Amino acid sequence: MDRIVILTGSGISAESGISTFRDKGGIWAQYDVRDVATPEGFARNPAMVLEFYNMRRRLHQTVAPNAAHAALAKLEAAHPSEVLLVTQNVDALHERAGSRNLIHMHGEVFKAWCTSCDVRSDWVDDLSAESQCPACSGTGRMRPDVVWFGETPYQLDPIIAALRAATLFISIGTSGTVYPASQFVDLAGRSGARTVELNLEPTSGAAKFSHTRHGPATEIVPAFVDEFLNGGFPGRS
Ligand code: BV8
Repeated sequence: MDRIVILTGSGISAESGISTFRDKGGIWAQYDVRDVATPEGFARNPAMVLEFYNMRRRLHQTVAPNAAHAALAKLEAAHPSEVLLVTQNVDALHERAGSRNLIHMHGEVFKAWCTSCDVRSDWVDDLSAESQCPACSGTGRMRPDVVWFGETPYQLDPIIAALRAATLFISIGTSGTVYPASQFVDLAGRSGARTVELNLEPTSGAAKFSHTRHGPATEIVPAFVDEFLNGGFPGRS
């Protein structure tokens, strides 16, 4: 049986109506990443950063998982102990599609982190300077529980252990720009895994992968999962 690690990025959520970051007109074309996705930006202007994530949290409540999210949940349901899904996305579309063995390495927009008591709480409403921590009742110390540039991604130890043991690594809807996620394909490949890029178009790192399929995620991800489940994908399964 294969041991599968899947990495997703914003491209898997694009057809659900959530902008990607670096495509034309993407999020980083509208906002300066240094202002809204760094601890320094938050320290400079917390209200602006809180509003940036409030706007995204409100949008994320209006969208739904797509066929690509559903296909990954189907793959995990067929092989529950062999699939780890690592997402760079802060939306909740994977869990809403049914994925369970899931790590949000860049955090979750539907969680708030109290920097006073360090407790993280589910959060669906807007965050403001007046927001009160459910755990310690403190105010003025809540931030979105997302990993900003310069901060350490979550759960890297279990992710790296899974990559070292992987026989199949699948990268979906990510440009492979952001470190350390961009190195996962190298680590999996060095561990002997087959490596697959499923993306709208070839990324700059496409040559690192042993297999590449290009097209919209809602088409190529269900097709790949069905091929894999029917034993049609080459190599160990
Ligand atoms: C760290 C926050 C130390 C939440 C995000 C200089 C060189 C190299 C690296 C660095 C450097 N200087 C600093 C760094 C490190 C830095 C980094 O990588 N910078 C880069 C950008 C220069 N990284 C960090 O700071 C990280 N921390 O390194 O700590 C450390 C490391 C290891 C161990 C201990 C300590 C922290 C990075 C986290 C930053 N936070 N998000 C939020 O606001 O969302 S990153 C942000 O980018 C999102 O999480 C996003 O998911 C992620 C990756 O972007 P993508 O998802 O790939 O999106 P993108 O638009 O780029 O691509 C979309 C893709 O989808 C495209 O390929 C497109 O073709 C495709 N697509 C589009 N539509 C479809 C589609 N595919 C299929 N179907 C479609 N329909």
